[in-house]
Amino acid sequence: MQTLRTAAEAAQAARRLARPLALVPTMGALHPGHLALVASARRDGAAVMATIFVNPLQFGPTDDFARYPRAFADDERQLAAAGVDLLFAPGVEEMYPAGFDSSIDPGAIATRYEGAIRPGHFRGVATVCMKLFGIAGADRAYFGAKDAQQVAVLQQVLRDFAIGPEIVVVPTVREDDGLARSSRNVYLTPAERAAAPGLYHALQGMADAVERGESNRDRIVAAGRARIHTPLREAYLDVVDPVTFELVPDIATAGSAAIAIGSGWLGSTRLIDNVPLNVAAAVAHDGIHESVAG
Ligand code: PAJ
Repeated sequence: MQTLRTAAEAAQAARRLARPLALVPTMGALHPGHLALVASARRDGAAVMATIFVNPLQFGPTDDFARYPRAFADDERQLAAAGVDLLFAPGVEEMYPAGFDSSIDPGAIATRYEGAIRPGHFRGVATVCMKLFGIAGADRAYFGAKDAQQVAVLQQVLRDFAIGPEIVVVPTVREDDGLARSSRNVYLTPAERAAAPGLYHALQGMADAVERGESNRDRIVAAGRARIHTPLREAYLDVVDPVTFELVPDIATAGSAAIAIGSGWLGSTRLIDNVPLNVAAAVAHDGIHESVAG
């Protein structure tokens, strides 16, 4: 594996790699969730270019940019062992040199949920990803389902500008107790870590309600909320369209897809997660109600 620090060298090396070329953007502090993206790209027969860059543009003034975990030597070893062909790991001055002045505003989708709690976050994500897409010239880019709104935001931008790469979404990798793997899990105290799977349990409660035939958003959210207990505090739970991230009031009448999204605080750490909802179950149940009534 070659590690390069400048955009010019990385762009040149990327163009010499075999096709299809897969891009795996990360902020480092790698865990099995990140490595699942690499494994998925390799299974798809792609050469892999990974990036490690803790992007200051996507952190707000009260966010954890300064204390975000950094473990470069370990990350580099893990990526090499996972079969990555090229690692691009620029410094801030390489990505944002003097005079860098453009940004990508993804519009309304970037103002909801994560975007509401972290104003400017998705503008920062979209801006850095557009630059990485430009440098890599990859055919595909691999992203985790765990950050579902990030995926939706990037799809929006790529669709609006009619450009590639194709986005491939990889399922969320979890700990044995259900907690979604995250670089931020290292912030949790032992007591917080013990309570952390509560967020996933709440989302599963929402998915279970749908399996039982519930289609109403308020009642689905209530089923999730019933599983949130101290020290876990809800930041949000909702039922949304995975493409627009608009609230879905009733999934039986909402069209094709809906997901349960959630975020919760443990001390000063905020976790996010999501699970797909079985819209067909709600629709089938809705049909039963109607035929009984009719
Ligand atoms: P980071 O949080 O390092 O995540 C990098 C990629 O790994 C993202 O696509 C994320 O969704 C994925 N990922 C994280 N945890 C995962 C898990 N448990 N299962 C599956 N995939 C997981 O997301 C970012 O960095 C940044 O916003 C970035 C896209 C690199 C732009 O700076």
